[in-house]
Amino acid sequence: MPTFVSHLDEFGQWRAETDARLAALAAFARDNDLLDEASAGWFDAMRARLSGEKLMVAFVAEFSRGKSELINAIFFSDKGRRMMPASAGRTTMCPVELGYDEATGVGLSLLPIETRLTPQPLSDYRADASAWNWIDLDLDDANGMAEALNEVMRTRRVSVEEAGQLGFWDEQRPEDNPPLGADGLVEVPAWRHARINLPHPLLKRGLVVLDTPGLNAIGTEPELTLGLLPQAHATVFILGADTGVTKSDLDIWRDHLSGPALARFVVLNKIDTLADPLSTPEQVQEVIVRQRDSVATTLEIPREHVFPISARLALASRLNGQAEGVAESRLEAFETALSEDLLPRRRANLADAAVTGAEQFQHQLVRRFGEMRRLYADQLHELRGLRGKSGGKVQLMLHRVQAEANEFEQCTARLQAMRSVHARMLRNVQHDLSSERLRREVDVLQQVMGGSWLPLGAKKAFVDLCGRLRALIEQAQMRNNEIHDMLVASYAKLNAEFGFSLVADKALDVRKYTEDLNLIEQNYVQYLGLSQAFRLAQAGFQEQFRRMLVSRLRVVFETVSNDIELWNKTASAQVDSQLRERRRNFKRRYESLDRIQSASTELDHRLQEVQDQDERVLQLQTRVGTLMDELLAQARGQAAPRAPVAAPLDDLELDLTLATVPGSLDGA
Ligand SMILES: Nc1nc2c(ncn2[C@@H]2O[C@H](COP(=O)(O)OP(=O)(O)OP(=O)(O)O)[C@@H](O)[C@H]2O)c(=O)[nH]1
Ligand SMILES: [Mg+2]
Repeated sequence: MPTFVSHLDEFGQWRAETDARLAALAAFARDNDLLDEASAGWFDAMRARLSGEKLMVAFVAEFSRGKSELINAIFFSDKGRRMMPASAGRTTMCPVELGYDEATGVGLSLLPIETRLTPQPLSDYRADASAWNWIDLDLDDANGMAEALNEVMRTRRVSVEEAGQLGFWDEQRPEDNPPLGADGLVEVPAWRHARINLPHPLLKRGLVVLDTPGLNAIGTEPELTLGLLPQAHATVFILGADTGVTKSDLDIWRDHLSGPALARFVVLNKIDTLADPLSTPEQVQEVIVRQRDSVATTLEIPREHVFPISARLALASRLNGQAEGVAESRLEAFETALSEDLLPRRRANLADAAVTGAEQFQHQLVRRFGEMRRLYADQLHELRGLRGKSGGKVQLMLHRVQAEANEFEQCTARLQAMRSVHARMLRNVQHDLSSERLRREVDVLQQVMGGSWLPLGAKKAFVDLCGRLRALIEQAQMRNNEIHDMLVASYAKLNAEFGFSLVADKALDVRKYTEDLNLIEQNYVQYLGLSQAFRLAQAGFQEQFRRMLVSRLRVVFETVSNDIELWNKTASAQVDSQLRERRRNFKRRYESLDRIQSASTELDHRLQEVQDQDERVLQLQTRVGTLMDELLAQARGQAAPRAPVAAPLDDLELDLTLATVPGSLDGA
């Protein structure tokens, strides 16, 4: 099995198993009435992330470097023939996305190029099936499929004017324009974007492969530069061993691949073309080594990051089952690097998110268990004090519990006040993170620039916008810190006056998300410096640009806003659960005393009941600990450690061994 396949398999397995552990923890918490709304939301979101995880690998290069052929060799060598069209000259005319979405049928969807004239960016069209042309693909008919895929090569001939509107013709940069035919027409791609939906084993596991047309030309879909490529988890940049790094290769490298957060791979393809009947194999090897070194030097990357391969030889050899050919193609070294570098990184990323969130949840539960056990201990103490006491004493205690309960209820007014202050402060934080606010800020950008989207002015206005957005995040940070301070102060008072044991979580950090903003800023600033920026002069395109921008910024703001919401909801949940617990406790105490008063034999019975309840909490705690350990071991890929057992309460010199456990904590 090709290397990449087996690695992705392991990754898929890991995701499924980690998801199962999270599900077990959430189900256990839900069954035992321990799952608050905010935490339930977190579990759902995290599980959706694990199961819906997409891994996008984008292939980027000048035309005819072998992108499509390499995709064929890595992903489609089991099909018995070449699937994606690969031929000399310009072949792939539009970006092609290969993936699998169960909800859609098996087939090819094509978005007509004319949609570029509308203000909707590509992302808006994704949800609108009616805008795409659909071609069914028959999995059992490889030839028919390959033929259907030839659609990605389709072109149209249009007038110079239309080509300009579509973004393929610029009078200012004649050297990049497509050749003008004798009939006065120029050739442009027929499709704006193609999506292939296939239940291929890799695609089913969440891999998305992006094949791109040669990128040097004007007319590159800006969505590619601004949306898809910056978000790809890995980009593979391909060079020809016969040509080395040409000037246009270098332009593409600088314009599209200089983003920081990506895993980048450089492939030196077509090493088979270096074979030379007049040289010895050793001499050919030396040429390859020299080419590799020179590529590394030119691109300023370590030479180990450059992979000399032959995609064509690899594909042909895999199709014919020739192991020596596959070895000679050196494809596997590249596949290994791709999977070993990329997958563990994605995995670490997901594991980190799952573990951090689950640990917070556990922390919350442990605090809650501690509070419950504290109340049981008090109650046991109270009941034991009644041993051998008269009915009058019990009566006295009953009054006392009643009085205490009444006194405690005075906290509700205080809690109410705190809640309304909290809600107001939270609304303030969220207000500046709304999509409405974001849109207003972007509108300011547009006003500043007016009709004149001269690249220089546009850049400055855009940088200003990013500055304002960073300030909004900073402000949200400050305001949430204020909430934290308010909670710390209120909790201290509530704890002192009403015997709560509220502890404020540590302050939230949303400042880290300015990194995401910086990345978007970098992409856009870079884009505004590109030749394609001439299209910004077109009104329709400005609108596309604006919408793309808003949709990417919105993701950042929504993340910040969700984090803040989760943090605040968790804080409220703690107060609610302690309030509920305390009320239940008063009720239980009162009922115990009431029964003891009517029958003196009740005391031992009640004592036993409270012990049972405490024991049950201990068991819950142990079980949560075990589930957590299993989750951590799975997420981090280690063997499960032995589950630690929680220590019983110190002041409980009672026999805690118990055969049965009461069904529910809500017995009161
Ligand atoms: N000799 C040789 N030819 C190759 C190799 N890889 C690809 N080719 C050929 O190079 C030509 C271009 O390959 P494609 O895969 O179409 O190139 P591309 O980068 O997808 O090009 P566009 O789709 O036009 O952007 C085809 O004829 C391939 O068969 C290789 O390793 N060795
Ligand atoms: Mg191609």
